[in-house]
Amino acid sequence: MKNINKFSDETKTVHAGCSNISEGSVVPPIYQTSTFKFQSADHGARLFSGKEQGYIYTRMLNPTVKAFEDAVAVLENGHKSLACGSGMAAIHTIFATLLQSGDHVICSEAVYGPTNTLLNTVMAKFGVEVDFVDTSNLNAIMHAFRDNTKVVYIETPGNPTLVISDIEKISAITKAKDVKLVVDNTFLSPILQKPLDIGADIVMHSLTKYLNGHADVVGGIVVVNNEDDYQLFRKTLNQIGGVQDPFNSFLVHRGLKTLSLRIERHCHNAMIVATFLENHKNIKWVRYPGLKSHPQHNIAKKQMKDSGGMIAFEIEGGLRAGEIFMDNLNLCQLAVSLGGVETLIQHPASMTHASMSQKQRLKSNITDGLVRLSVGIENVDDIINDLENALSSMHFI
Ligand code: LCS
Repeated sequence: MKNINKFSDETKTVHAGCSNISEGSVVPPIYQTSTFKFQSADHGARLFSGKEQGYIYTRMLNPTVKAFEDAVAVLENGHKSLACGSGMAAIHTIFATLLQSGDHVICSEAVYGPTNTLLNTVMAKFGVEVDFVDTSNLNAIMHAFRDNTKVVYIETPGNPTLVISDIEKISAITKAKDVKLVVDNTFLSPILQKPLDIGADIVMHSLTKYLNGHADVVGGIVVVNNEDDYQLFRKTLNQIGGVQDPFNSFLVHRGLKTLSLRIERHCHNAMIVATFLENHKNIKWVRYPGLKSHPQHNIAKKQMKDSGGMIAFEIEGGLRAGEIFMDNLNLCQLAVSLGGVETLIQHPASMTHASMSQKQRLKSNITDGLVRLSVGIENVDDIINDLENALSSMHFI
C-alpha cells in the first residue's frame, strides 16, 4: 500500500506495517529465527559495516519485529520505533541512551511505580540525579531545572492519579533549554494522543496495555522522530539486549488492528462508569479526564481526542472499605495491568506503587484509599451492576 501516512488512524491501525511482505502474505509472517544466512563472506562483512542493509541477527533486528515497529511509528507520526521486551525495558533503553553519570532528570511525580524506582535505584547507581515534580505545574518544572538537566520525562495522564501535563507548553520549555522531552503515552495510545505532533522528542508505550489490548503479551516500544536518535537508540538497545521477540511482535501487531475500535468502546464505557461513580454516595472522589471535576479537564480537551479508559477513585471508609469493595466484585477482575479488553481493578498503594515509600506516594497524591479501574469493553451495564453490587456490600461499615 502506498502513502499509508495519508490515511486516518482507523485505516492505519489495520494496514500499517503490512506492506512489502514476502510471498504476498496479507499479515507479516513470524520469522521465528535467531539469525540470518549471509550470501557470502563479503555480504556478511558488508552488512556488519553498514555498507549494505539487511538482517543479521534477531537481537539487532528481525522482519516481524520491524513490520510491527513500522506500524507504531506510523500511528505516532514518528520517524521509526524500537520494540522492547517490556515497557520497563523501553524506559531503561531511553534513560541509558540519553543520560550519563552526572546528568539530571526531571520526572513526573505521578508515574508508574517502577519508573520512579528505576530512576531512584539503578540509574542513581550510575550517577544519574532525579527530581520528581508535579509536571501539571509549569512553575514546578521551571524551578526543578539545573545546569545538568538533560531529560524531562512525563507520563500523561499519570499512573495512577491521572494527573495531566500540558505537552505543548512543556515542550516549549524543553526546546528553549535544549533538553529532550520524553512522553509515556501508555494510558491513552496514539489514537487519543500524539505527543510528537505537539512537541515531544520521544514517545514510549508499555505495549502490554492498550496497543496489544488482550492481556497476553508483555512488551514496550520507543518512538523517535529523527534518524540520528534512531541510530543512537538502536545501538543502546542492541547492547542492552532488551528487545521484543518475533512472536510477541506478531501478537501485538495483530492486537493493533482493533486498537481504534477498542479505544472507542473503552472511552464510551469509562465516561459512563466515571459519571456513575461520581454520583454514588459511597464514593469520596473520582478522577477521570472526561469529568469537569478533573483539575486539568481543559488540558485534556486540548491535547487528547477522548478521555481514555482509566479511572481513579476513593471509597468512603478508606483502605478497609476499599478491600471489602474489591473482594465483592465479580465481573471486574482484581489484577494489576490495564488497557486490556477486560475490566481490571487494583489498589496502587499495596500493588503497582508498593515499590515507592509511603512518603513518596503521598507526595504524588497516591493515598492509601485510592482504587484504580481499567474499564474494559464489556457491556457497560454489566460493569456498573458489578460496581453497584460491591458498593452496596459496604453498608455495614
Ligand atoms: N508505563 C506505564 C504508564 C505503565 O502503566 C507501565 C506498567 C509501564 C510503563 C511498564 O510497562 P511493562 O514493563 O509492565 O510493560 N503498568 C502497570 C500497571 O499499572 N500495573 O501493572 C503494570
